[in-house]
Amino acid sequence: MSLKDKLEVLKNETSKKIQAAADLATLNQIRVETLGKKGPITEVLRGMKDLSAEERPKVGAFANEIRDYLTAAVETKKTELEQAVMDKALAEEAIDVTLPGRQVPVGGRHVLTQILEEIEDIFVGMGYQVIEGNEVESDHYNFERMNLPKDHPARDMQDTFYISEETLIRTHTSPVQARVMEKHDFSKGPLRMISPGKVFRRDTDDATHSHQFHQIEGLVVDKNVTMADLKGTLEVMMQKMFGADRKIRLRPSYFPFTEPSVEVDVSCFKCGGAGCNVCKYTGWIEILGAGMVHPDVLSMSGIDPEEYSGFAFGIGPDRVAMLRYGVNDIRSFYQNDVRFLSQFKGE
Ligand code: FA5
Repeated sequence: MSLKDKLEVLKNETSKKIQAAADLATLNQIRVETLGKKGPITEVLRGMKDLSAEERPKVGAFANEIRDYLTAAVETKKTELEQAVMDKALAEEAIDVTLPGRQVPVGGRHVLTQILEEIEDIFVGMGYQVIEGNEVESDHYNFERMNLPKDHPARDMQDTFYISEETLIRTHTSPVQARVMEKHDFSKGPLRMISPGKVFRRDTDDATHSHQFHQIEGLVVDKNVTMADLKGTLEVMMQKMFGADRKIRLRPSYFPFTEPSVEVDVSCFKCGGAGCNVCKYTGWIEILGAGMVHPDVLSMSGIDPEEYSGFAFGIGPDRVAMLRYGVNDIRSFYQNDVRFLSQFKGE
């Protein structure tokens, strides 16, 4: 077979292979095998030295023609295969822009945080400072400065977790009273503060008790502060929390750090006082403890009880949230069940 015929056969066979190539890798292999340095065309061109001077340019031109032809055929097929790959990807990865977007879950503040902030706002609006107390507290501030010496029987109502003999996690927010009173400079004005935070007791958990809960302490000390100021302040707060028609009622009570001491009830926001399941058919809901700051508590903080007087109160905001939202188990606030918490997302 002449060289020319060999080249003709090579052209036909390679063209068929190129057409049949199913993917880019196969096509590249065909290109390397046919048109590469070790391929048959290069070999033919190398063998040209044996040809006559007359034949040599003709065969050379033909070989180049075939090489150009096959190179172009490879390029065309390559474009075709690349397009197929692209079409397949486009078909598979098609995005339907009319589908509804995927919702990103947005969190919210915990319902108890919302209640705390709401109460803070009410008191900040009346000129109170918001003070952060210590969760780990000394026996001295938690009990002794609150008029509960070591052997006082009322300590039993607030047993807690002790870190050492003298250090504990606080049982109420009242120690903040002592910490603030001993630092206050009355030449700069009266003392008006609230202090929200976590407190801890060795209470057995049930529907209305948790071993960890919140309190908001309130304290006002100035000259001539009276029970009327306490009542007026708490009434404003309750009306803002539970509605403008609310009334409050003070009942005598006992706390070692206030004298006199009161339990404060608010008229039922559900039935308005007629009696219902929220107020246990009494028309009133017990909401907080309060009283006039005991003279001994003032003196222990370096304040002269002959000159100054004050009132204090302690609210349990967890129970406020229960009442407001009809939650019948306090433990729900602490179990971190998103189905429960997401009901109170706020704005
Ligand atoms: C006190 O802790 C006083 N320090 C409050 C006080 C402050 C009185 C200033 C006078 C002046 P008491 O133990 O009653 O008081 O608790 C106050 C509130 O905390 C209760 O009314 C209740 O709402 C809440 N509370 C008490 N124990 C628990 C508990 N285990 N779980 C949830 N809330 C509780």
